[in-house]
Amino acid sequence: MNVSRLRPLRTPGQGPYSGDMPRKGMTLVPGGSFRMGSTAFYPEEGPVFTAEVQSLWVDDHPVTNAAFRRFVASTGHVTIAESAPDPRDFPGADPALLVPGSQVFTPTAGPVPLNDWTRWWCWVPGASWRHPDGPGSTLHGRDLHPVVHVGLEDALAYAAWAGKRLPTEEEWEHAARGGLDGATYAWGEEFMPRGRIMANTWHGRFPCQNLAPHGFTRTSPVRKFRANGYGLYDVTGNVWEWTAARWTDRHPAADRGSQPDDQPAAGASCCAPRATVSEHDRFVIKGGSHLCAPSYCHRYRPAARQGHGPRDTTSHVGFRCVRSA
Ligand SMILES: [Cu+2]
Repeated sequence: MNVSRLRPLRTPGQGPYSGDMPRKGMTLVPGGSFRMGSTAFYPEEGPVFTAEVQSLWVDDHPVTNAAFRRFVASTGHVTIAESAPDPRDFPGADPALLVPGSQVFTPTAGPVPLNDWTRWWCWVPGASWRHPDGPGSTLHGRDLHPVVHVGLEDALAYAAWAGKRLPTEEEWEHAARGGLDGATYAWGEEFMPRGRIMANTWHGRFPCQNLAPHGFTRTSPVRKFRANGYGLYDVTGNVWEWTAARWTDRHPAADRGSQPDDQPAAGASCCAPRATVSEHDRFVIKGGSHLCAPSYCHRYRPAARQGHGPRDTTSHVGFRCVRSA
């Protein structure tokens, strides 16, 4: 018997793809070290430090409704937003209000105080990934939009089904930078180089005036805007993306003490629903969303980060998966 002709054993749980084998819909991002974070915008992005990541397969774009539908059809997964909230998580709440639902962005009729996110986030019973704007809405025409109203556990379940995982924050930021070490945006230093719109972010006065020069007032189909240097789409804007990282108020770094004292004040965020968990129980989301506006929430950058409750589902948070190379 010719032993050398035996095929190598597979690790249990591993699919047909491993190592450097190309994987459909994923791009191999080369590993290396890069400068992570920024001190030019919000304090939670500092200090800048040198991070190192291994080569990594990264989904070309956020998980779409079509892909998430295949996952649900195959597993019967019921998302967090489709399940009634646990009364233990909401002591004192009226049980009649503990029904399945999710937070849906609702534009205001006019300018409102920007320190009060309840003005533009509405808890909508019946909102879920299948009904992104509420019970009357459907996925019709939105197959290629990123799935939204998914919590961290939904993203983890999808990733396990797909034989993938969620990225660490370092992996996500490295991939989003596309090889432009230290750049402000995923494409360089200018927000709109030669007037070109590079991502689905908010144009106009948030949250009442949505000019949508790109034609999208909410999510947009993936791959509508130019890919970054690694060939990854929608790393900026469209939807925030879950990572596997627990939230920290700053980046851990030995040189923390050398940071200037005059850090910019913590900025208000377009993305704030965080009703259910303490600061420390949040996870890092990255990339900003279609609600990030220059005048208000400048988080459409690889260094930007936000802490988000794992079960706080919204109309502007999705995810993409990775796989170790
Ligand atoms: Cu934002």
